Amino acid sequence: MNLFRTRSVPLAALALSVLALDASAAVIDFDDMATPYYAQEYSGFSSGGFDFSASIGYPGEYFVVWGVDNGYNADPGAATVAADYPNAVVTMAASDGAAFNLVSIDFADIYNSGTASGLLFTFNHAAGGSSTRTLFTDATRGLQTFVFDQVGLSSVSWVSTSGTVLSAQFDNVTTTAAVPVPEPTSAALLAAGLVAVAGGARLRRNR
Ligand SMILES: [Ca+2]
Ligand SMILES: [Ca+2]
Repeated sequence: MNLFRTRSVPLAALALSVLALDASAAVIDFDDMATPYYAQEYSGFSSGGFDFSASIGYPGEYFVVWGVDNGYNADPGAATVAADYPNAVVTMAASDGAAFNLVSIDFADIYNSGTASGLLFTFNHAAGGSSTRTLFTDATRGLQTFVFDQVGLSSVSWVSTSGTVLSAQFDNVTTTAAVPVPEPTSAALLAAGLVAVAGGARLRRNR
């Protein structure tokens, strides 16, 4: 019994430490890409430990960063990033390939004119499989926060749902590090630990 108890406590502590892994959010604001020019274009870029790419099936510069004084910029004096071609699929993934949780992203229409447009999101899960969701920018100028609360992603993509409406500008991409999925071995150890804890409690109760 003592053996059970001395072994079960460290395992339970391990379980708690895994669940309590850093949940502090990181925000990518793209403000280091702010430019005094009318606009700058990019084929792809990295920011805040994430790679951003865009594709319509052939190479090109699909990202635009409006200048700080450009009236299209939904983050005046700083920067957002936009996919500047209809049907350009934007994809973001951690540069080191690690799984991440997507908390939220701010969006505005491409010209920050207060035009409502649809965006189709595809969430690719690190454990396999994917899910989709369609959201709409509102008809008000300025950034709008979309909360996703998607956990354990390997990547997320989005594309305008209208071929005639250019894609949206985005900002303040908020993520947290994904809690690692336990390996089968450690999951089994964890289960054994929890059984031992439960067993210990039962034995103490029955004493
Ligand atoms: Ca910004
Ligand atoms: Ca808006």
